This record gives sequence, C-alpha cells and structure tokens, in this order.
Amino acid sequence: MDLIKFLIVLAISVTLVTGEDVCYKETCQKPANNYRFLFYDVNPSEGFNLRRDVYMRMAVLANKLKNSQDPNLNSFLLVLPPWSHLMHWPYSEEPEHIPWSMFFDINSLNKFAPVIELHQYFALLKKQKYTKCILDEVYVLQHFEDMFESGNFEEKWLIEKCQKPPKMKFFYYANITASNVKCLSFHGPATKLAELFKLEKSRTLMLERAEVALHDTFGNDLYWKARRSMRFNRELRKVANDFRIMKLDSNDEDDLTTLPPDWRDEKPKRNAKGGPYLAVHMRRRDFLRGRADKVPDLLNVAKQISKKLNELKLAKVFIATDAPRIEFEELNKALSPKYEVYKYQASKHVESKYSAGGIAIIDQIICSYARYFIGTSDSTFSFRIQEEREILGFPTKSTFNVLCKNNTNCEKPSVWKIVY
Ligand SMILES: Nc1nc2c(ncn2[C@@H]2O[C@H](COP(=O)(O)OP(=O)(O)OP(=O)(O)O)[C@@H](O)[C@H]2O)c(=O)[nH]1
Ligand SMILES: *[C@@H]1O[C@H](CO)[C@@H](O)[C@H](O)[C@H]1NC(C)=O
Ligand SMILES: *[C@@H]1O[C@H](CO)[C@@H](O)[C@H](O)[C@H]1NC(C)=O
Repeated sequence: MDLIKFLIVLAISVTLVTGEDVCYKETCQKPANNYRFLFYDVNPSEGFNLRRDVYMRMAVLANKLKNSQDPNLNSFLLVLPPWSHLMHWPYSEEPEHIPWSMFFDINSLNKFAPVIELHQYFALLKKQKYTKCILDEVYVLQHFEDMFESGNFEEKWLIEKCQKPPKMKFFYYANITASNVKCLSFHGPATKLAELFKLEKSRTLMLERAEVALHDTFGNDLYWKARRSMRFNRELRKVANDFRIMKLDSNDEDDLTTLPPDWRDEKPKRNAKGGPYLAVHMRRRDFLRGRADKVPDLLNVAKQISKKLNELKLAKVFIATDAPRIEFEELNKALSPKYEVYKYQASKHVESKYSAGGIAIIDQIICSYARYFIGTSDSTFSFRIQEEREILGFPTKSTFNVLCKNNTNCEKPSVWKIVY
C-alpha cells in the first residue's frame, strides 16, 4: 500500500473507532502493517530554524531508505517530532505539541520523504488498543570524545558509554518509554545511519540529538529537493500574500514569483523581480549579546535602510524582527517620513491559532518576496529566507546581503546557490 493510501485508510479507521475506549493492550511492540518507524528529536536548546535544517538531514536519510532495495530498510516512515517548548517562543507551562501541519504542507513533504505525524502514529496505536508506546530502540547520538583533540574526522560510528545519562522522557509525553537505550558515538552524514538500521530489526527506532548527524551533501540537488518540499502551510501563505497585496503592492504575477503547485515541477529561474519593497530581517534580543560585533545599533540600521531605499528608488520597507515593540518604534522614528515602514501585525485569529512560530513564518514569507533582502549575519532565520528566495528564482545579488556592523566592519555573507 502506498503511503498516501495508508494514511487515508488510517484516518478512516480512526474515525470508526472513536468512542470505543476499552484498552487491553499495554505496549506498542507490534505497530501496524509492515512499516518501521523512525522517530527523532533535537537538542532542546536548538531554535525553530535550525530544527528545519535537521529535518532536511533526516528527510534525505528517509528518502534514501525508501529508495533502497533492502526490504528491511525501505519500510521506514519518518515520524515528525511535534514542536514544544521552543527556544525564543513564549514559555507555556504545558508542552504545546504543535503538529507539523500547523506550519508546513505535509503532502508536499511526503513527495520527498515518507513522513507521518506523531498524532497519526498515536491514532494507529489506539486503533489497535495500545495505551502506551514503548520504543524498541533509542540511540542517543553523541560526538566522539577525542574527535576534536585528535583531529580525526573520519566517518564512523560506535556504541559507547553514554557521555551524559540519557533522559527517558520523549517528546514531553509520559506514555512514550523505551525498552532499550544506547549511546551512539557518531561522525558522518545522517545517511550513514542506514548501516546501523540494516543490522537490526526493531520496528520502532528513535534517534535523540539527531543534529549530531550531518548533511549527506550540503547544497546538492537532493539537499534542495528536501528544502523545496518544505512548503509552508496554505493558510500561512495566504495571510502573507494578503499582506503583500494590501500593504506592499506585491503579487506573484507582477513580481514574477509564481511557482507551480507541485514543487517537483519547479524549474531553474533567475528572473524573479519581487514586490516594490525592501525587506530587512533585523535579529536582535540574544544577538545583541551573543553577536555584539555583528549587530549594528538602530540608528545605524536606519542609515543602511535609507541608503538602500534611495539606491533602489523604493519608498517601502518591510521590517521583520524579534525586537521588542519599543526598538521597532525607535527605528521607525529614525527613518525619514518620506519612507513607508511596515511590520506585520498578527490578527487575533492568527495569533491564537499559530502563535509565535506561525507569525515568524509569515514574516519570513513576506521577506522572501521583496525586491531586495537584507538579513542579519549568522542568523538561521535569515538563512531560511535566503533559501526561499533561491527557490523563487531571484538574482543572488538581491538576496545575499546582511546588515553591517559599521562602515569598516561589513562582511558579505556566503552565497549558497540553488541546484536542481
Ligand atoms: N516574528 C519574528 N520572529 C523572529 C524574527 N527573528 C527571530 N524571531 C524569533 O526568534 C527565534 C530565533 O530564531 P531562530 O532562527 O528560529 O533560532 P535559531 O535557530 O537559534 O537561529 P538564530 O536566528 O540563528 O538564533 C525564531 O524562531 C522566532 O521565533 C522575526 O524577524 N520575526
Ligand atoms: C499519549 O498521551 C497523549 C496525551 O495525553 C495522547 O494524546 C496520546 O494519544 C497517548 N498515546 C497513546 C498511544 O495512547
Ligand atoms: C566597527 O566594529 C568593529 C567590531 O565591533 C569594532 O572593532 C570597530 O571599532 C568599529 N569601527 C568603528 C569605526 O566604529
């Protein structure tokens, strides 16, 4: 059965069993069908945009497993870790467990890697009357202890003593436990993990600290396929597009930014024009401390914006920022009234449904469609916007720019061009 059909059948059968609440099985030793399930999670201190990068490494792994001839390997589904307690998002007492569908188009992800949401997996277990989930194998990834001293960076993996006692709580759920936890010292691309998966038969397998595994090949066509499959959820795109139309005179037809409905039909292009506005991603908060040598003060940002607006003969600037309102006002005041300064203000509906994560994505989308983009040096938030602009087909000159600390300290960011 192909995955889409499987998920449809799953949705139907779950509907059929609702209301029926007798639980007589305890564990999830024998999950449905012949699928194997690959769970993963990332170091809690990593932000949303780095997690998106870790997903790409896992997605390339899942894609290669799916295309393998080995029946023990090609039956894997990748389970998407719900978003909870993210760094930089307002803290809530309860873990939020936000599913990926809130931010991304799952159908689109599935055209690259076979993925399933954790709640869908739960539904599957419930249908079989399981009341908790005991993972067969958990591997906590860790770096080889001597790697940096010895300078030996060869690709290898080895089950070793845990460098830290492993935590036994997964995805902040009390009903997921593990029968077997091992620590896996690892150096290499995520796809190297297939060597380990080949040797074992466990049906449910979890990778903790998945960010230890690296990209298979950074920046190749497969990398970009994984990236292109990460289309945002339809409603978020609509909110951003409405803002472009209403405030920024920007729409896909005029901006030459129309993409085919299916990312697999995208073709190389460099003729995107973008809406008649400059977009600036101004990362502040912890960057003021951590990256003090790179982040300019607000008056300086205003100067750089004015200069660029004059050069481009544009009147509108869109600001995406994590700064407190008062800093945005200060920037706004420092800019001449002949410019129109815009910031996205979420409606009550968007705020309560999508929270900080969704609002950040809307900011990213609006930045992606600008005539010219200036980001913040070293920010993964800015990197993701640059990638989006590569997909939309902008000339690289309009994309790979960052705010300068000052006139004498002004670096050019690395240019990572799209490859098909
Ligand atoms: N709405 C909005 N939120 C932002 C903006 N910049 C940063 N943020 C918030 O701050 C968080 C930190 O940025 P991330 O890029 O996700 O975190 P990170 O992976 O640690 O990356 P860095 O930017 O490199 O710190 C984001 O997830 C957003 O919640 C912005 O321009 N608009
Ligand atoms: C585990 O607990 C969560 C939250 O309480 C629930 O939604 C989920 O269905 C449970 N999973 C199983 C397999 O019972
Ligand atoms: C520019 O910034 C760098 C790094 O923060 C600093 O060392 C230097 O003194 C600054 N130069 C001027 C002219 O402000």
